[in-house]
Amino acid sequence: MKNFINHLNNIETEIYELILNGQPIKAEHALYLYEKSSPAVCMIFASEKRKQLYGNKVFYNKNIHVEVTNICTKKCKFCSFYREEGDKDSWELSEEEVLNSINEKIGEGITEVHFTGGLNPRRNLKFFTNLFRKIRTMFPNIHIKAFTAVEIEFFSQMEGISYEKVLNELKSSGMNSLAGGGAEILNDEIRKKICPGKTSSEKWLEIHQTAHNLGIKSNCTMLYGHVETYADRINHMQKLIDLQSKTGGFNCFIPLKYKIYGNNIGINNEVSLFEELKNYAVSRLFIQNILHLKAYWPMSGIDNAILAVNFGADDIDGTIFESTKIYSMAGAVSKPVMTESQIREKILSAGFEPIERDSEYNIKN
Ligand code: V47
Repeated sequence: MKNFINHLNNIETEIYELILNGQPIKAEHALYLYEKSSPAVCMIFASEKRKQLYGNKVFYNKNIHVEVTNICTKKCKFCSFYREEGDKDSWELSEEEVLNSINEKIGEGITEVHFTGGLNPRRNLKFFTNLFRKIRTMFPNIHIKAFTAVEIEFFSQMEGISYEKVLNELKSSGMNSLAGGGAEILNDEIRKKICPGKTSSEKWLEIHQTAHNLGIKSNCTMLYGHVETYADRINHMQKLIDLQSKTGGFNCFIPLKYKIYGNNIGINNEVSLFEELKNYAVSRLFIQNILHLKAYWPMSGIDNAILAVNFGADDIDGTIFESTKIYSMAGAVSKPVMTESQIREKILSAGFEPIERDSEYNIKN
């Protein structure tokens, strides 16, 4: 380690001192790490920070996703998941099908159901509030993590009611938290290029702020590796840091690497594994008020997610049980399923301690 320190240049020494003093790095440091530093330096810096926070612990949970429908009116250019009404491979689950899919896995000890899907007028607010009430009765202890700001805006427009009212109705029907999607890059010029017509940056932040003020926690994401610059990523993270300092409502930050297959954004290459790992390191060092950093294994693959722990991630998401198609349709892990013992084994074999958590990062016994 002494040798390592002797080889740091001035800016790297500044960064290292901030880390040792428990301080976040500045925007210019983040830019330096993205542009100039080696993955090895990023790994040592981010590992140091992760160890300060969590020692050897790596978190996971037991969860399933329910993708109620892939019919979506938004047609984001980066999305490989959406289909139009009438397409052969479109779907729309009924209430009964959703309840059955939870029932099938409840015996495995799942603690969370993560709902995603598309903007489909037949899967409206009423459908979900009825569904969530039934889930609450049948599976009282399950955590319902559902929707992104994009669906909240959609329900609000369809019903002609405020975001606050939508969120209150969902909360009183049993929803516990919001997922982190739809953030993409919080910059409207970029949104015009990759997802024109989607919830604006300001609205995305406003909806999360409203949720946090109502006691609904959420996650937050960043879709990177398409048309954005490093500065855009840093500005995106700064917006999340600023909101978190007002509300404290974000549970975790999830960088999502853009996957190229099956969409029409017109980019032929994904960013490299080095870039992906450096991005985790910068996220860990720059964002210090969002406590958890998730390497979402169905997106990156389990081995890369575990590798990302060396670059600052402390969470790899959960068992999934093959219940999500968003990433397989974009060219990632084709059948995402890990048993609990496989997850634990992977974490142990990389020298870390597997810790089962609930959706709010309380440790399970
Ligand atoms: O908003 C869509 C991303 C998100 C592609 O909260 C893509 O725990 C890469 O938000 N390449 C939805 N990314 C999924 C999401 C999520 C995932 C895991 C955990 C949590 C959580 C939330 O997926 C979208 C978009 O940013 N996405 N298409 C693609 N081709």
